[in-house]
Amino acid sequence: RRTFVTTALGGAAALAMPGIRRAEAASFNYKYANNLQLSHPLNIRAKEAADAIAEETGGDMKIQIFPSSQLGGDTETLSQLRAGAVEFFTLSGLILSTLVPVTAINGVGFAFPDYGTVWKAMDGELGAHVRGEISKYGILAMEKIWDNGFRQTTSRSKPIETPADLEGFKIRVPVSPLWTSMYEAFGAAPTSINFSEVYTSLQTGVVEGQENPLAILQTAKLYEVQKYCSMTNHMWDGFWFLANQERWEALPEDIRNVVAKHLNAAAVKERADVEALNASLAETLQEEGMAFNSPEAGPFREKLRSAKFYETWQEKFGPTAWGLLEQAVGKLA
Ligand code: X2X
Repeated sequence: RRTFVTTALGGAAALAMPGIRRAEAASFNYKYANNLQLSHPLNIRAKEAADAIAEETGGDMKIQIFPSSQLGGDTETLSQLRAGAVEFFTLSGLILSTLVPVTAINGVGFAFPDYGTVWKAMDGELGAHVRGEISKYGILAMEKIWDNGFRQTTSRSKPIETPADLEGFKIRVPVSPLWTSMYEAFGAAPTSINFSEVYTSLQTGVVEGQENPLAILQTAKLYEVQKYCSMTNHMWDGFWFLANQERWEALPEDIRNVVAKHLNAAAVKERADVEALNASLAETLQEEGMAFNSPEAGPFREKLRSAKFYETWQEKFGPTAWGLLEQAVGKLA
């Protein structure tokens, strides 16, 4: 029973009002899928939110979490979300761009210098513009984007020190045109692979390297199959917390408010967790045997410029979205 309804009405009043009584008895079991391990802050904070939501709705709203791509890889889970077979899904904006092109915009190489700039843009006009576009596809994005982090480059064979080290480099990238385009601009050999298959691909040598934030190297144990970690900080990536719009609207408004409140609050906590982890994990990963180096960003950025990467994507994203990005981070192209 939803105590926040019954306390206002009292038991007897609720019994006398069949409409409200019916709403009170309704309960919802929704699925939430994601691609990360249970130990990642995203899953820890999502679980806390799900518990708080169940409690505040008196058990009427249950969210069951399916971590580690249990329901399928990202591209497949996106289809399930659209069909309503999965109600909630956290997905990188870059991968969501296979459906909603503008959502890749935060991944433009070397666009964000630091977290302050990221949150100002993503909680501000750029994020609002992106969420508006997502809503045209039958999907609702919660207001607060969750942090994946600044991405670093790993390899089993060599450290990446200059753009020349990326030439011909067999690197796994998530399924997303922006990622492929960026590594093609570097002259690398990118292969699109869903995260669910990354560990095995690295282990068997299908690819030589990959790129991900430190929190993922640690929680997905990628240090077991990679030797070098180059702190390239080449893009900032985040997870939109998505809901199937129809399934979302099937929830009574008071439940929707409780869900949104707890999920957005959890996102803010998760951001702090990931930022702290990404600052401290280099040491842990070195103890696991990884060798770190910190290349200068300048030459990588220059390489993207001379390959016309920025001009190409400015044109693809269009003046509104690109203008909002540059308003947040300064001139790129
Ligand atoms: O697939 C990845 O590399 C990951 C986990 O970082 C994303 O979801 C984009």
